[in-house]
Amino acid sequence: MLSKETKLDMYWTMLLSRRLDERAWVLHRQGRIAFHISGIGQEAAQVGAVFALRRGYDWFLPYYRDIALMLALGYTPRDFALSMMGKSEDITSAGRQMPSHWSLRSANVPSQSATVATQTSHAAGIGLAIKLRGEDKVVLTCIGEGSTSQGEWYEGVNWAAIHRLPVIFLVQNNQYAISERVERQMAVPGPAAKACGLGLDGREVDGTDIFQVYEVIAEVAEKARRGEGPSLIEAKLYRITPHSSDDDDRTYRSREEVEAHKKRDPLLIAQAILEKEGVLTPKKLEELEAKAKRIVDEAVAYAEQAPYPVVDDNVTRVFAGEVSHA
Ligand SMILES: Cc1ncc(C[n+]2csc(CCOP(=O)(O)OP(=O)(O)O)c2C)c(N)n1
Ligand SMILES: [Mg+2]
Repeated sequence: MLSKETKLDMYWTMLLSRRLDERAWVLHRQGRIAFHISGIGQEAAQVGAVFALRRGYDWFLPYYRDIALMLALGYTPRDFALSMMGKSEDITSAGRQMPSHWSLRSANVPSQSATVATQTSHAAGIGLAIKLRGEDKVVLTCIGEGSTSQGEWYEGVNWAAIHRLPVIFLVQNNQYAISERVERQMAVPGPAAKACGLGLDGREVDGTDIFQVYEVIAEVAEKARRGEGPSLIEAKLYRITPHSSDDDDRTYRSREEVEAHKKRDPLLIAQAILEKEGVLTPKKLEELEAKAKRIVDEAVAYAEQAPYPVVDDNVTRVFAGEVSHA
């Protein structure tokens, strides 16, 4: 049973992520950052999953839309702003990698590749290490539904299923892989249906409801800790924004379709639940909005004045040596 404080904390993390993400779009349109890939509409799946796991103990292999997931793990808006602007203090790559290629040592988030689905085999490998060491840790790895067409995804999931590894494969089905609708990406109704052919527990969940996601991830995590193997969870949701700041989604979907999906905005759904339960009041909401704005303003202002990397730092942390960041 989640406490009122925890529920409010879950809502706050989604809200902060949304306001940071929205600011990134503004910064991009103002020419202050070069690129943004958004998680708007996917916050409930990401935050619900993290809160169901043990932070600082379990392992996380996110994908590029997991802004809210990373904030839930302790990555800060300032970290994100530094990365968006390619500044040298960026903790993921010292300003050399594209933004949203996360890593966070303190939260067991290894760095990731831009090649989709590579995190799946990393997750299976970490799962195997956990099993061999006899630990009760769990690995959560996220991916978009389109990327479950990659060969590497099948290999990683198959391996985890054969060896009953403690891995949760969370597929965020936002219905598009850039311009390709889900029906053109797979012959089955959705990624969860692939589970029976691979031999693991597969389930669908409403990915716009943070509390439903929390429940299902908590349940399969306990199974994984007991040695009962991996699970494939398909969170059904919708990508409200274009694929990235370089995409014009008007070329492949109607405005009416996008507007209709905004009625299932995960933030509004959580807000309605929490207002009904008396956890969130209009006054509290106003306070949280003001706090989010303050934090995002501060993060952007800090990152803008921070220095760019210098040429001599080109190979720092590329070859073996001390890794100083937390
Ligand atoms: C192996 C590989 N192929 C293609 C790409 C280019 N690419 C990046 S994101 C993307 C779409 C992925 O769609 P999906 O998995 O549904 O995730 P979403 O972006 O919808 O969250 C593609 C094709 C890539 N990064 N890696
Ligand atoms: Mg997709």
